[in-house]
Amino acid sequence: GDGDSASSGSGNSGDDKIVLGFSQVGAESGWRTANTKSIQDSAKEAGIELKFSDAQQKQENQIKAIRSFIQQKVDVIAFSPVVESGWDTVLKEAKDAGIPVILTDRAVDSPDTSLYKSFIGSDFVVEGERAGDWLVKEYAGKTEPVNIVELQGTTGSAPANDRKKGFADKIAAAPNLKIIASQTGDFTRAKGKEVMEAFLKAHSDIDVLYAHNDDMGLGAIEAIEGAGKKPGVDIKIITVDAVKDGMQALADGKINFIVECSPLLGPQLMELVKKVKAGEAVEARILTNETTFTQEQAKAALPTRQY
Ligand code: GZL
Repeated sequence: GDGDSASSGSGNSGDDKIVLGFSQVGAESGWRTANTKSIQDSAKEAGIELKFSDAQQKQENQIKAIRSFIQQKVDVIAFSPVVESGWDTVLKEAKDAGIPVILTDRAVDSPDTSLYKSFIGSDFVVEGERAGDWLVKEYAGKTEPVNIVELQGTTGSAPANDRKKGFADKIAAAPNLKIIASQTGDFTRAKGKEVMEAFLKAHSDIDVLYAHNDDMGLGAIEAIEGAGKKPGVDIKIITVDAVKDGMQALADGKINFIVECSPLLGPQLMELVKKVKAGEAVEARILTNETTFTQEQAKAALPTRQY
C-alpha cells in the first residue's frame, strides 16, 4: 500500500509482492506436514509472501486466522477447512473486504460458491471407492462373512465423510463384506491405536481394517501387534494417503493396499494465487492426480518417494 492506512490497496508490503494468508488445519499427520512443506516451499519459489497459521485442528482458530488476514489486508486467503460446515459468515467477511479466497485440500458445504474462487484437492469419494473396489476384488468368489472395522478421519471433515461414503458404496456389491464397527481416530496415530485397541477388545473376529489415513493405520498396527496378531496377515489393512511411513509398512507387508492422496498442492496453489491476484478467471475445481499402491508397487516407489 502507499502507507496511507485508509488506502484500499491490498497487500501491506512496500513492493508489489503478493501477500498470501494461509490457514492450515494443524500438524496431525505425515500428510499434513508434507502438505505444509509443499505450501511453504512453493510460496518461497514463487516469490509470494506467506503468512501461515496452524489451527491445531480447531475451527475457531482457523476463523480467527482468516479474520486476522482480513485485518492485515492480505491479497489472497487460502485455507484447508478442518470441517465442512460453519464457514459462511467469515467467508462473507472476506468477500466484503474484497479479498479472494481459495480452498485447498478439503471442501466446505456452503451452497454459496461465490465465497471462494477455486477448490484444489482430491476427490475423497473416489479414494473411498478405490479402497472398497480393491477389497471386493480381494474377496471375489468368497461367500463367508468378512468383518471390517473402520477408523474414520476427523468427524465432520470432507475426507472422513467422503471416504466413508465411497467405500460403503463399493462394498455394497458384496453382501458378505460387513462393517462391524466404525469410529473416528481423528487422523492421528495415537487415536488410531487407542480406537483399534477398543475394537480388538470388543471383537475377536476382525478380518479387515479400513483406515481413512496412513497415520491411524500405523497406530492400529501397534495395537494389532500388541494383541499378538499379524497386521497384513491376520487382519488385512487398507489405508489412504501413501506417505513414506505408510508406504514402508506396505512394502513390509503390514498394510495390504494404499490409496494415494497427494499433499503436494503447493505449486498449483501458487499459480492459482497469481492468477486470482491478477484478476484472471480460474477453474472452480482443480483435481489432484493420484493413484493406488500394492505391496509390490510400494517397494518399487519407495526409493524415489518425495514425502
Ligand atoms: C486429505 C487430508 C487428510 C489426510 C490426513 O486431503 O485432508 O487430512 O488424508 C490429514 O492424513 O490429516
